[in-house]
Amino acid sequence: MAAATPRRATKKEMIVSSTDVYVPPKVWIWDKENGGRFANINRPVAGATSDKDLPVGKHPLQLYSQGTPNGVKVTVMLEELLALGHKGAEYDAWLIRIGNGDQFGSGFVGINPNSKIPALVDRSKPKKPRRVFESGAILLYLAEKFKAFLPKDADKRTEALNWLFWQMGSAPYLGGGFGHFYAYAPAKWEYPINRFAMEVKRQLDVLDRHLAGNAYMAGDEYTIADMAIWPWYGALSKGLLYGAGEFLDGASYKHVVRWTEEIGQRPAVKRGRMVNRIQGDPSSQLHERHDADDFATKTQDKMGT
Ligand SMILES: N[C@@H](CCC(=O)N[C@@H](CS)C(=O)NCC(=O)O)C(=O)O
Repeated sequence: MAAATPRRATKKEMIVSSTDVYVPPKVWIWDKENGGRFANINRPVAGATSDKDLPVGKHPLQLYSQGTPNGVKVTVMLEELLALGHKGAEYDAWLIRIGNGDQFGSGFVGINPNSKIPALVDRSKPKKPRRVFESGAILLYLAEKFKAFLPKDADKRTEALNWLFWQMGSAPYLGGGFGHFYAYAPAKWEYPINRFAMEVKRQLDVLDRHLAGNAYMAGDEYTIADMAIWPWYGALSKGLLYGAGEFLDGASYKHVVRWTEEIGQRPAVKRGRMVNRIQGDPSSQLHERHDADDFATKTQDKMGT
């Protein structure tokens, strides 16, 4: 019988053979040293790992957070409220170092059983302090409490909430999907990077098309929807997330870039980005914020390390 003519491997065959093929065991086993950047803090169980109370400052609102995109949403909102003159929005911002596992202390788990920043405690309530967790819930809580940054008009309000919840559902594909496999996984694997790059580019296109005809996410008003989306997708379009600006061609989403730059100019946004920030230029890092003057006097360049 004549030998079969050799043929080139298909794309699918090349991908499968160039990747370690994983055969899942019958029951999943926790591989603590999986090589990923956050392997030391990722766990398959919830709950506290240590007894640790949270500090409490003098203001009505106590924020426990770190200056990641999810954390920045809330510090921007608080600074915007203060800029509008809402004195009741004065806050103490305490640093929760997620890389050190502070989110697993008993005090933090008490205010967020999901062990993720940001978490807020409203101590202005007469009966007992009220906990608020999940960044979208915190933005909505503050918008309703101060009647600000959420339009009164029902159509516009609905549109703001559409985009707020769009962000909450979409960003895990950006952070936990694309960002994880592009920047934090122990190796670069084509399949997951392609899958999530495609989804994230689709999301950027959703935003770009919308912002082509709208000044802000909910139309002509700056709202909590912008505050939720900007720290993730604005940073991505400007190449500030995962070193992926060129890979995703962030600059080509022109309307997203226009909106990103415009929002970035707001003084409250500039301040909000500094709070609980632990990377970048020391003059841009305000690890804890207890007073409006702290921006001028307590940034890391003035504190020493
Ligand atoms: N859906 C949550 C996500 C919060 C979240 O993922 N926070 C990250 C930092 S951006 C965190 O605390 N990670 C620590 C951990 O996973 O242990 C929200 O929007 O508040």
